[in-house]
Amino acid sequence: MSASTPRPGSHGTLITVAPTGAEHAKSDVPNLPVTLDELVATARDCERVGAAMIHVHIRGEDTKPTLDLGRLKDTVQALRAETGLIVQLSTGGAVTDPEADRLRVLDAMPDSASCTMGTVNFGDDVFMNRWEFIVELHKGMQERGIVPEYEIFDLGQLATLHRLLDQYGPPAGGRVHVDLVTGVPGGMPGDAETLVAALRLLPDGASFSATGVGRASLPVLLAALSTGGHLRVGMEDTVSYARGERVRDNAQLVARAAGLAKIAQRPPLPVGEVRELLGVGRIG
Ligand code: KMH
Ligand code: ZN
Repeated sequence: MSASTPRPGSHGTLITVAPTGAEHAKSDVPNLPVTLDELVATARDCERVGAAMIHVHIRGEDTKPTLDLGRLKDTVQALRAETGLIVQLSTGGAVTDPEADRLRVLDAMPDSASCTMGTVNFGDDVFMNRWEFIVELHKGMQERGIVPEYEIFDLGQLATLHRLLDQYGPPAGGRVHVDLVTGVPGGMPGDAETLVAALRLLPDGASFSATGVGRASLPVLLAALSTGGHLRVGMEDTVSYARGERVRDNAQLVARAAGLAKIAQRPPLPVGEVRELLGVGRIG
């Protein structure tokens, strides 16, 4: 794709909210949505201010991350019943989750699921994604008609994405969508130069969103808007709104992203257009 070719969907902006994640403890971040009621309320608020997709990690009764299949199914059902958002489940889970549990997430039959393209140091931990596991996830989603979002934490993972598509064919829905996750300690830095370097390595015709973790949040958001990219924001990635100011709630982050997208003349895309962009709900 040449620099002048518009990126898919770039007349507007897909805003994904990642409200919870697996890393923050409820005791440290009391406004983190961890119960199903809190998650649904958050989802509704975020949809109202411009989100079209929700990237979901769930918590158990003890507020700790879980991949319990029954809870995941209930969550997908509740979000579908109460919102129009595209429901994306995380198959990344927490760094401690075994591969079998992460694969089983697909049996909850979300619209979309994340699929990370390689192993990366993750702070003091390791987020493990072996090649064989990536292939199993990709094929599992093809079989079930679940649209993947390929999570990229470092530039080399884009080479793995090319290898995956070359060897195992296009994803369910036929569109390739990538989320560039920047600013994880151990992954690619969250700055405009790195984002632009990643764009050169995207598969032809792919759409991308970008996420900046922590203080990378705003620079990466602005760089993504100016390069035809889409946005992921939420308390999974940042709990600080500005220097010395904690995030009030996820909707505050979505509203800021929507406002900046409007200023960039790329207003939030409605869910119907995002379904088309990602190939969600298409046969084959
Ligand atoms: N929680 C991280 C270890 C994903 O959702 O697919 C992995 C993660 C990526 O958040
Ligand atoms: Zn996640």
